Amino acid sequence: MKKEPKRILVTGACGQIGSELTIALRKKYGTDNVVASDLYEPQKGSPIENGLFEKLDVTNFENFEQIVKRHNIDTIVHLAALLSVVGENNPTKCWNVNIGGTLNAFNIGVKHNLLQIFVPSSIAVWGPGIPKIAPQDGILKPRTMYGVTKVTIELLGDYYFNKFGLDCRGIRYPGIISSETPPGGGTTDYAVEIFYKAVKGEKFICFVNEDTRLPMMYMPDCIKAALDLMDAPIDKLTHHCDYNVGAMSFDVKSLANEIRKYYPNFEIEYRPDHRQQIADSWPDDVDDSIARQDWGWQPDYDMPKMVIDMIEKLRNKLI
Ligand code: NAD
Ligand code: AKB
Repeated sequence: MKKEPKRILVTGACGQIGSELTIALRKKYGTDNVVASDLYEPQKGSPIENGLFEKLDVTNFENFEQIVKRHNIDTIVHLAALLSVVGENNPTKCWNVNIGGTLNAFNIGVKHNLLQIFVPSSIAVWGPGIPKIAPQDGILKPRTMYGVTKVTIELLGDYYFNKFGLDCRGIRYPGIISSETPPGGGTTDYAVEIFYKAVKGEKFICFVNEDTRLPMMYMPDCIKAALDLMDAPIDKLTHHCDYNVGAMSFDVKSLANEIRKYYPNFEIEYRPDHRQQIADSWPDDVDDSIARQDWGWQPDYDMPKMVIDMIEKLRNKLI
């Protein structure tokens, strides 16, 4: 019988997802049972500071292992990664961090008999020619190095489960929209940046065209998906690191129109750049019926509800 994860190490904890997932994990499992880690110290005033923190480069196996041993860790939430746009600027580094870091997490998991490793995947696993609604199982031919690393990590998840019995789990997250920490250099960043501009009363120059439609998810659902999948009984799971999860899907024009309900004078200009090609290679939406069936996935936020909450949060933060 699998016991509840009790001692969790979060890598990449200062990033967009880590800065909020770490707090949710501390709330659920107790502050002293969740160790945050990142390449850099948390920013002054960040809630991450209110708990254990270790500086960790996930490509350094010895340091990674020492931290796991020192804190008696039994679960790793592995978020350290380079995202699509940053990854295209330095593909070799993207491979080394994403694959090197994940291999280290998995090998530590096997060596120290850890209970579970949670490692997110992404809609970046798909490439040109994918059906508009991406199926759970199908062809994966990404064009970015980030996507190549995510496909590889999904395959490694299957391999480590089948060969070593390592319980590794993950979600193909859509673009995540949140107000706490800005995104770290991805193609879907426009869907966050647009809110900062609208709330500050500034014009937004959008780097993809108005018809660009991608799957997106609001942070509370991103956290809920992680916690729910981590909790799911393993005998119910038919997949490991590659669950499709959907929440909302919209084009930029529709998002801008929704924001105009609160900021009627909001201005947007479209100047597509190299990121357009990446966005065009990803699906409009995903079929997440297997996640719904296996572990009861159900999002709480659609686009209009997310817009209301984002605006309220950013007004409180920026004005
Ligand atoms: P982010 O870029 O905001 O944060 C990543 C963090 O990893 C940063 O704090 C960075 O300092 C850290 N990091 C980078 N290299 C490191 C290294 N060598 N050692 C330790 N830490 C290192 O990313 P995020 O958006 O929080 O993404 C977290 C995970 O979720 C990633 O695996 C990402 O691929 C996945 N994901 C994110 C999104 C999204 O829209 N945010 C969507 C799909 C999947
Ligand atoms: C990116 O755009 O690179 C990320 C992702 C969807 O994985 N936000």
